[in-house]
Amino acid sequence: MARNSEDGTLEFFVMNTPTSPHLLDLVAAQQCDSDPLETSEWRDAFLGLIQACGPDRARFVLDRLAELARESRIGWRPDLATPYVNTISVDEQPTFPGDLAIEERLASLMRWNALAMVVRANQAYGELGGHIASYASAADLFEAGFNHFFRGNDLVFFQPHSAPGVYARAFLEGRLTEADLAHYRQEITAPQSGARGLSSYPHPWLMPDFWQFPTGSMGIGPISSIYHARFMRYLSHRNLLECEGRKVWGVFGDGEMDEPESMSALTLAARENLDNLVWVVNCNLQRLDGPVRGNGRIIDELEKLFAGAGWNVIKLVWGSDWDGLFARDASGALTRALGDTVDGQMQTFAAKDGRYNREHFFGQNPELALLAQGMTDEQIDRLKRGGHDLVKIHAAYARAAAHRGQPTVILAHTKKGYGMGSAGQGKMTTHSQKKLDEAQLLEFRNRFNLPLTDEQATSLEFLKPTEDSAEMQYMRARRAALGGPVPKRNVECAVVAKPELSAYAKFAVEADGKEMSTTMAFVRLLGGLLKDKELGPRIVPIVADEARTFGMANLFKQVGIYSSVGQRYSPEDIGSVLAYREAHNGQILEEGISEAGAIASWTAAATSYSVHGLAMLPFYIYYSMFGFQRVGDAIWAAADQRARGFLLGATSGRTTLGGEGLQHQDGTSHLVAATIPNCKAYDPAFAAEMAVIVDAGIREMMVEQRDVFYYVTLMNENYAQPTLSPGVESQILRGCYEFDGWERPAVTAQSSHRVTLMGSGAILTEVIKAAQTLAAEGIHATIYSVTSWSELARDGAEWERQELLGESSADAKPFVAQQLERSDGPIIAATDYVRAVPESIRSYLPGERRYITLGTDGFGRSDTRGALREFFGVDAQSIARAARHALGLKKSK
Ligand SMILES: Cc1ncc(C[n+]2csc(CCOP(=O)(O)OP(=O)(O)O)c2C)c(N)n1
Repeated sequence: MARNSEDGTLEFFVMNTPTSPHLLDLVAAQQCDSDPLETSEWRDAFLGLIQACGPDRARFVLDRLAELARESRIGWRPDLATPYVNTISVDEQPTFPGDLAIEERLASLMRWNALAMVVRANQAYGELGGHIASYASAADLFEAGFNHFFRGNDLVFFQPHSAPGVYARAFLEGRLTEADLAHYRQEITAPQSGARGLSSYPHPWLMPDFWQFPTGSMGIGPISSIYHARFMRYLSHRNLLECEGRKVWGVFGDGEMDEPESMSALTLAARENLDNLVWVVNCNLQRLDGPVRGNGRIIDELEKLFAGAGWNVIKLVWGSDWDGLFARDASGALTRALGDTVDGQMQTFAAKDGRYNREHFFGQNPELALLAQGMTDEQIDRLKRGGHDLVKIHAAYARAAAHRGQPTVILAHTKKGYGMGSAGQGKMTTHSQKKLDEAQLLEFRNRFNLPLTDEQATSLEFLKPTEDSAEMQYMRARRAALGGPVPKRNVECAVVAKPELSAYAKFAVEADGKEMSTTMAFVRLLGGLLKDKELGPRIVPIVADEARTFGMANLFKQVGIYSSVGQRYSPEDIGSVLAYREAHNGQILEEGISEAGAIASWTAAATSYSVHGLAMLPFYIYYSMFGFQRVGDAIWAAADQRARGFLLGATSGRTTLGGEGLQHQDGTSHLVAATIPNCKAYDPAFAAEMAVIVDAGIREMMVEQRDVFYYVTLMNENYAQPTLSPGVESQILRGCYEFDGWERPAVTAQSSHRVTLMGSGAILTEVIKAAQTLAAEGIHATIYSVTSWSELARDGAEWERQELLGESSADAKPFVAQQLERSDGPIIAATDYVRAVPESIRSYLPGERRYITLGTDGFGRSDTRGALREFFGVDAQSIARAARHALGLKKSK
C-alpha cells in the first residue's frame, strides 16, 4: 500500500510490515469476510446491546462470549492493541479545573527559559552540550503535573534530558536565580560568580537539596521508580510508615523503554497492584539517532507490552482540536489512516508544515480531504498531539491518579523538538540541537507569543513575570495547594541508635579459634542485629534468590519474607524449623533472580532516610560476581542518590568459590568498588574484622548520618577465626593492621632476612601459611591483614594531593606507610582479586622496599581451592617463593 511519488520516493507508508501481525490479521479478516451481511447483523446487535443496556452489560456479554470462544478452541485470542486514538473519549473528559490560558503562558515561559539556558551555555562554551528537543516534547506533560498532580511528598522521576525545563520552573518559583540558570552545566566555575552550577541531568549528589532521583542513565529511572513504589507498600505493610495517598510519577522516553531495566519489572508492578505508580511515556517517536520504531508504531507496541504485563494503559494520542475531526469521521477513514501511518512517516509529518500535511496526509483519499476542508494550512500545522494538550493531559493524569488496583502507564504522543520549527521539530538531528540562529529564535518567540522584543529574544534574555503577575500568583498558588516544590530532596531524619557490638557480635570478636566462614558469621550477626529493638525493625535483608546459598534460611522463620498478600499456601516444608514463611509484614525482600531488581530495591531502602525521612538499613547479600560487574551502573546511580546501606559480596574471590568456575568467580569487584567515591569497600579475612566493619558502618550511616555505603566481601571458606586483638579497630577501618595472632613454627634454620607479607580476605590464610613456611626457614615475616585496599589507596591519594599542594607537614605519611614502619624487608601482597587491587597502594609504600603483588588476573576455572590458588599463584607456596625471590634467596631444601 506504499505508493511512489512522481520522483520515485516513497511518499506514504502503511502498517503492512511483519511487525504488525494484528493489523495483518485485521486486514486479512476484513478481506475474508465470507458473509458481510451476517457480520453486520452481529455488529448491529452488539451496538444495540450497548445502547439499550449500557457498557457494563456489554462487557458481561463479551466476557461470556470470550469464554465460549476459548472453550470451543476456535483459536481466538484477544488483541491487546486498541485503535490509534485516545483511550479517554471526549464525553468522559473531566472539566479542566485550571486557568488554561495562564497555564499555557506558563508552559511557554518554561519552554523559552529552558531553551535560552542551553543555547546560552553553548554560545559561551561550545563544548558544554545540553538538550532542547526532549524538554520541548515533554514541557506540557511536566506542566500538567506541576500544576495539578505532583504533590510535594510524591516521588517524581524526570526524563533526564529535560532537566533544563525543571530548572526553568525552579527559576520562576524563585528556587534558582538568573545567575544559576546562566551557569547551566558549569558546576565548577559557577561559584566564582556567586551562582550555583546546575548539573546536566538529575544528580542528587551534585544538587542534594534539589534532585531526588538520578535518571541520566536510561533504564535506571524506570526500574527504580517501580521498586520505590513497592518499597512504600513494604513500609506501610510493616507498619513503619503510612504511605497511603502518595504517588510515584515517572516521565520517561519512548526510546528509553528499549532498555531491559525499563521493562524487566513491569510484571512485578502489576503483580503487586502498585496503583501508587504512574508512568508517563513521552512518545515523541524519536530517540537519539532517529525514529524509535520507524517501520512500526511505538505506542501500539508499548500498549500491548504494558497491557500484557497487567498495567492500566491510557493512550493520549490526539489533542482537542482533533475531536471535531473524529466526530465528523463517519466512515472511520481518519482512524484508519492514522492507524496505518508508521512512526517514521509520522515524524516526517511532524517536521513538515501544514501544507505538506494537507497534501500528504489528508490528501490520501477524498474522505480525508473532505475532513480537512475549511481548515487553513496554519490550522493543520497546529493540530496538536495529545501530549501537547493540557486539557487532554489533565484528563489522562486524573484517570491515572484515580485508578485502583493496577499501575498506570500513559502513552503520550508528542513531537520531539515541539515548537522549534525549522530548527528542530521532528528533525532527525533534533536531539543534539543546541544552537538556534536569530531567525529561529524569533520564530520560536512568535510561535509561543513570548513577550520579548527582537533584541531580547536574540540576546536570549531569561523571562520572569513580575511577582504580582497573574502567572506568578497562579503558579505559586498551585504549588502551595499541592504541598510545596517538586523536585525537592529532604535530608532530615531521626537518628537510629546502634546496639553495642558486644550485644550482637560477641561470637565474632571473641571467636577464639572457632571455625566458620565469614558468610556464616555475617548471617549470625545479622540475626542478632534483627533482634535489637530499635535498629532491628529498620533492617531490610535483601536477596536475589540466594538466601539458602548463604545459609540465611533461618531468617525465613525469624523475620519472614515480605509478601503483600501474606502466605496463601502451606509450604512444603511446613513442619521444619526453617519453614519457608511469607508474611504480609515479612522483613526479607526476596527479589527472585533479578540482580537489577534487587539493587533497585536496595536503593529504595538505602535512600528511605531522605525520600521518606525514615532511615532504613538494607543489607543486600549476593554472589559478588553478580554485583558491580552485573549491575555496576545501578550501583553508581545509588551512589549518586546518596544511598546508605550494606552490599555484601558473598562467595567472593576468584579461588575461594572453587568449583563454580569462570562466570561465578569474582576477582574484580573491589577494583570497581574503589572507583565509587562514597563506597567504602572491605575485604575482611576474619569474622571479627567483618563485625568491626559492619558496626562502624552502622554508626556512620545511621548515627552520624553520612552519605556513604559499605561494600563488604564475604567468603564461604571455613577456617579458624581468631579473637580480635585489642586496639586494632580503628586500623581495621583505615585499611590494615599487623596481624600477630599466628602460630610460629619451630625454626629449622637461621637467617637475618626479614620480609613483610600483606594479604586480604581468604588469601590471608595463605599468607599465614607462607609466613610459617618462611619462619621455619629462619626468615622473619611480619603479617598485615589488609581489610581495605581502597581505603589505604584513598588515604594515600589524599596525602599525595596535600603534598603536591604544599599543604602537608614534613613528617606526614600515608597511613599504610606508617603501619609498615613496624616491619622490614620486601613487601609481598596477595589477594583473591586481580593484581590491580593491591597495586593501587604501591605509591604510598616506603619507596626503598621492593613490592611484589600476587593476584588472580585472568578467567576463573572450576577446580578445588588448592588447585586454583596454585594455578593463579596466590597459594602459600607462591607467596613464599615471591618472598624468597625478593630477598634474593633460592629455596633452601
Ligand atoms: C544507558 C544509556 N545509554 C545511552 C544514553 C544516551 N542517550 C541519551 S538520550 C538518548 C535517547 C533518548 O531517547 P528517548 O528516551 O526517546 O527520549 P527523548 O529525548 O527522545 O524524549 C540516548 C541514547 C544514556 N543516557 N543512557
